[in-house]
Amino acid sequence: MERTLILFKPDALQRGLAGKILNRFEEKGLKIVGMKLMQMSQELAAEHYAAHKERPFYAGLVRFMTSRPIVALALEGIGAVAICRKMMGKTFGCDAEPGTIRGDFGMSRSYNLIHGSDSPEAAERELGLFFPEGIVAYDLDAFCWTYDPEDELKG
Ligand code: 3AN
Repeated sequence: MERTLILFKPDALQRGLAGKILNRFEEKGLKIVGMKLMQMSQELAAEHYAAHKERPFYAGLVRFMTSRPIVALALEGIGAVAICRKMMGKTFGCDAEPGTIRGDFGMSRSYNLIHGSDSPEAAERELGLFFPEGIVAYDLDAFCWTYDPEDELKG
């Protein structure tokens, strides 16, 4: 099992798309193990986007991400990081394929609705930033039909 951090960015909430986007992940079979509505602080944005600090878009990105509330989501599943990235689509809606979240809901070159960790290592770091209290561990009964219990859920 793998975990990933997803953020619904301010534009997703302001456009009333949080429910629709969450629904895609639930329907796919991912397990919600953390979910919170929050206002991203300057400090958290700086830590989260530390790798982009020198990029020309950094200041605008931090301004955007701290402008309105976001939803932070921790999702679990086998290969969750790569599956969520595939579901998100290319970075901007204007380039993203139809059928992906960004491809179906976005047009912008700045606002792109959603963030998803880009590797298991990034996911671990980012989950620690957004869920310092830890995730919620529980049994999701649907997993017994999402995966083969005799094979994929063993061990
Ligand atoms: P992704 O979100 O697809 O992983 P990255 O890792 O290339 O995209 O970039 C991280 C974030 O930085 C993106 N989600 C996007 O919001 C922002 N970003 C990247 N490139 C640009 C750009 N050229 N102009 C504005 N924002 C950008």
